[in-house]
Amino acid sequence: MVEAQSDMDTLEDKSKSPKVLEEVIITGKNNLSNKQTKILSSLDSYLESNAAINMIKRGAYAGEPFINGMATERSLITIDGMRIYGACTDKMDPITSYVEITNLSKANIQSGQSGAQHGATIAGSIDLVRKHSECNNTGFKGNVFTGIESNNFQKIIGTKLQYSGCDFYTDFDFTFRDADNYKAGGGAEILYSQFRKYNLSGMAGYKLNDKQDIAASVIYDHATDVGYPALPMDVSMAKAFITSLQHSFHEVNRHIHYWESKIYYNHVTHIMDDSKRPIVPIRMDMPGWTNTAGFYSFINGSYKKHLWKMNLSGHFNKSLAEMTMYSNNTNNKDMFMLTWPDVRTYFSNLFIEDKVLWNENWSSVFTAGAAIQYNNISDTLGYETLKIFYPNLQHNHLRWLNNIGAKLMYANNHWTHQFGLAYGNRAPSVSEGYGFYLFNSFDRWDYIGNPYMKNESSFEISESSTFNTKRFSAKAQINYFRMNHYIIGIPDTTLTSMTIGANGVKIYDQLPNADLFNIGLNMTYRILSPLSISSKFIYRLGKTQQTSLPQIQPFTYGAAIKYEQKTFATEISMEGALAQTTYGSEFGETKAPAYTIFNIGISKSFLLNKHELGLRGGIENILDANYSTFADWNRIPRMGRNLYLNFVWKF
Ligand SMILES: [Cu+2]
Repeated sequence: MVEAQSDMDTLEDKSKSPKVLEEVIITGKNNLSNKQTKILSSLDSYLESNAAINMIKRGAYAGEPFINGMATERSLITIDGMRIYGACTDKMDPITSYVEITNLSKANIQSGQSGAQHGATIAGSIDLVRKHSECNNTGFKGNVFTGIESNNFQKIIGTKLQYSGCDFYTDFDFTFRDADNYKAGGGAEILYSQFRKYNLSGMAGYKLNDKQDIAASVIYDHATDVGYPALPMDVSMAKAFITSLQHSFHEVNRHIHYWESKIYYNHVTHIMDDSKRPIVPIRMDMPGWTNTAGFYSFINGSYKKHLWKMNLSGHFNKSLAEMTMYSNNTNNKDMFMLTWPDVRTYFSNLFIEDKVLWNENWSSVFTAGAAIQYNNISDTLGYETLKIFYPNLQHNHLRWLNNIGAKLMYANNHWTHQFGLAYGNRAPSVSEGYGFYLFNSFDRWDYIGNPYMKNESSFEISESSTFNTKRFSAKAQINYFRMNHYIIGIPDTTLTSMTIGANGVKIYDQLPNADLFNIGLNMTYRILSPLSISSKFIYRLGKTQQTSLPQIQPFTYGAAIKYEQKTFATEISMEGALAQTTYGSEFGETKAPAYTIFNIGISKSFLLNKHELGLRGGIENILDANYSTFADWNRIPRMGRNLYLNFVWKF
């Protein structure tokens, strides 16, 4: 996998700011012309190229993005600032599964409390920013693309159409993917790893005047027949409908540079069952639904040495999930229960940021946020069943959440240093607070939510340094999180499990503390103008007082040599990891072994009748290594050797 990683200043800082604030992965600016990458690769592989992110894989589809070694309960993932709740109690549908790489212009990745703009977080945030045209009267443009992969016979086809007039633009994207089971190194077929999906994305904007425009957008993502080889169940259908209306106001006055307001609505449906599995102890259906409606209003501006931002946001969510167990004996009744008892969440948040440019070299950033969250259990049956465990259970729960952070930055011609301290907290997720007998196939325990938990809080320290010369660049990042009231499942021996074969029942509860430490180093050296080499090293460590946390990345390394000219590029890369030395054996985790794999990629573009035709091809896992990593749920082996070909024709 070739990386497309770069640092970029935030929009409003470009002219004035000394250096980097955010981590941004550009996923192919202005459509698919990014020369360096397998253009039709999944969004997962793009995100994974960032040192802060791991994708936990339960199969070939929809990896769960871990930020700084933490699962999605502890982070915030948004699409264009919109909050969306996955509808799967087993985390099969992270938000990243509802967009296509071809829809996006970039992913804004923020570590820790810097990511609290759209809500409460511990680990950080990912905001997936979609691309759209501008009103620049360039007329009609577009492309068609197709791809094929040998290992799982994945077929990809799609198109992008755009029109730009003087005061109107519209964009339309369509992508379809269909894949069979993949084969691990050595050729063994991984059953239930197939998937099929299509994604439609549309946006239309209208310019009201020189400074103001409005834009309407919709995403419809529909996946069917998605297998999860690491889990006992598959997905027959998962779909999301995501829509929004946005107003933008540029150069409001001398001090307010930009003001953006949005209202949005989204609906996610997730149909999970085990109908494709030949042998199961008992047949189960577990559908889930979420509805979310929200808004935000974001302003940024400047005043003397200050660059400031403010975001007021709010949303409403309804999460409902069911489980039906079909009795093997026709005389017995089927068992029905609510695994998410129609939990309603009302959330409102105010976030401010003040960046001060003290002088040419020194700057600082101060952030603060305050939020209120109100939860309500709306389903009577769900409320009554949870009451079995919590006899005094209230229907409602109100929480206050807050965060505060400060960063100090120094930059000169070659060096940038950034040092930060922050504190923040989060509310328990729907599963952690209200889940009912949710089976976790990693540790094989049934989990029950706990509505009485306190907020989980985190204190973080971060340091990053970059060094840049014309030919050489290096970036080192270190951060440390001390989490208090750390939410985790604790076995309750008085309860019996619902799932046949489960080890027992865990109730979500809180440990006094847990610690996470992350370190990453990236280096690039340009030997000749077309030839460069790069390397990366990442290591994480996660512990509670008693045990090591599971799914924490061991020492991982990568290196690549790249040759690029105007229309031609090629890259050979190597990536691997040492064996895990610390792992969460108490969570059923087994030691992930060491591995090394090699990849090669080639891209070339041609002009055909004034239209650009891009060809990309490559081989992943050239040596067909059979391997699995710390990020593979139940150590399901990864894909063996894979040849791919991508074509893009622009018109
Ligand atoms: Cu699911």
